[in-house]
Amino acid sequence: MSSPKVIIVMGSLSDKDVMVEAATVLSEFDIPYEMGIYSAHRTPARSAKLASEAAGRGVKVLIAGAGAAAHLAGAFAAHSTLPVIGVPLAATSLGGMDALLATVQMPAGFPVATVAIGKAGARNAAHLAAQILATSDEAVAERIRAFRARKAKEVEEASESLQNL
Ligand code: RP5
Repeated sequence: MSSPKVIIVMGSLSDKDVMVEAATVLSEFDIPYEMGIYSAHRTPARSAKLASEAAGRGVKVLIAGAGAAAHLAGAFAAHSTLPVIGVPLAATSLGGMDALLATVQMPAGFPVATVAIGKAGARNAAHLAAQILATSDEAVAERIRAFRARKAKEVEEASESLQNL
């Protein structure tokens, strides 16, 4: 099996149903990834080890999804100079706004590229990771172009279907 280009982490098993969306997109683009549960609060040393060793393993992008007081993406940004994409998750009565603000409000110099709350965000995290990889991988770039061509065709076909009503 190829060594991972992307690592997807989530704070809890309860995040799995959302974060698996990111894995699905990476699979569609044939990008090797690794996925695991790493908590900024419950397993801080384990999280720091994964983040700090990732670049040396050939990983290019980190995706971190967490809910509530979501520090996971920020913790990965603290321990790695790889691009970190944060996915805020709706895990409390605040509906993900808590995680969104915790993920996006990083101090200057330690960015977390923050996507939307939930499944759409998880998918976009993987698309953004693919686009980052595509800057130095023409095969991935071609798959992205093909994906976009399919999406454009779907819109044109949907538009065409309105003509037959
Ligand atoms: C966060 O707290 C996790 O990312 C999860 O979204 C949320 C709730 O975790 P559990 O209590 O379900 O394990 O750290």
